[in-house]
Amino acid sequence: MGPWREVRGTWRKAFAWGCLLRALGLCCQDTQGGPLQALRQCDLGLLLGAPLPGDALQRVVGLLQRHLHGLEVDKEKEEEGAPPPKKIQREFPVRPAMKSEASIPYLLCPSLEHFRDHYLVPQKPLVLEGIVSHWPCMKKWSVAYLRQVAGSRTVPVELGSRYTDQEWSQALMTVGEFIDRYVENEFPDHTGYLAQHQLFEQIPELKADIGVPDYCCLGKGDEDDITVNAWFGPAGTVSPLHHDPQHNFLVQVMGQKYIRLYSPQQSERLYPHEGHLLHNTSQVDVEDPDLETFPQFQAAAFQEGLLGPGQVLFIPAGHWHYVRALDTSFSVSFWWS
Ligand SMILES: O=C(O)CCC(=O)C(=O)O
Repeated sequence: MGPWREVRGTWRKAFAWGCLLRALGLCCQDTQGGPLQALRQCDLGLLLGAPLPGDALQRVVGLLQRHLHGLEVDKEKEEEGAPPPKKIQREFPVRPAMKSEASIPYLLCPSLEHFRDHYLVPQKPLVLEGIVSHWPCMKKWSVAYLRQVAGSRTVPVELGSRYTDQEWSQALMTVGEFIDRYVENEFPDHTGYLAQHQLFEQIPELKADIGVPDYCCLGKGDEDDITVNAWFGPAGTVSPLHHDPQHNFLVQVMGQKYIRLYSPQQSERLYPHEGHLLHNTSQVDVEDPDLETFPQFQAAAFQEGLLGPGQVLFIPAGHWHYVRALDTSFSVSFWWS
């Protein structure tokens, strides 16, 4: 049909109905993989279709999940006593050498007024601590937990370590397949990123484990205007240096990330790509810059830091940010205005 946003709503609704009927048909067949295939159909309907009356697709997903979970419990009982699965040894990625004079400041639970006057209004980055420690995800989430609640769900993933690479592509696969191939795989150079705009709408069990940072109330819009993104991937995934039009609270749930920030005043030294698609992305590889081609990059002032579980990075709108995961990592970002 063409690009998703150009497909008329009636067609998307027809597609969602088609997925639902197909899923029901698969459930009626007495084949072994039927429920899993039905779940995939529902996910395709949720991802590509339009909402159906009574949230029909989500409800069928709930029923299928419960059925599949029951099968898994039976399988686990059967497998009790079997040797534990082989653990994959990954090499630790290089830890960056950081300059302490350029570090991003940290504050423990500042008041709303203090944050507004000293960081939001003057557009200064900050790492906030102690503001999300009570969210259930902080205690609950692990690779095993994600596999348990979302393992059979089909989601879009990005393949390749950074979206500016020639070999970068996108694919649909289940969260379980993503974990097997890219998070727990034996070939660390095969990198994938589950960087997803709809994950929390598609999988309400995960949405129930997160909140919205209180400081978002300083924005002009209401809660529905906040875009919540999931960023799950292995050590070594990189988000190349880029900027976004909205403020961001990047909440770190699992693992550590190295962060580099440049203010919008440095833009000329950062060599943004020409052309519409990547105009918000720098051509420079931040940790291995080609200074012959991009000589001004050396003079660009920056701030840097590590972001660990429970910490929240405030990235003001328009600020350039570069992110590299040092471990298997899950972050949740909140874009707000
Ligand atoms: O965590 C990442 O890799 C990138 C996060 C990001 O770019 C964003 O939230 O805008």
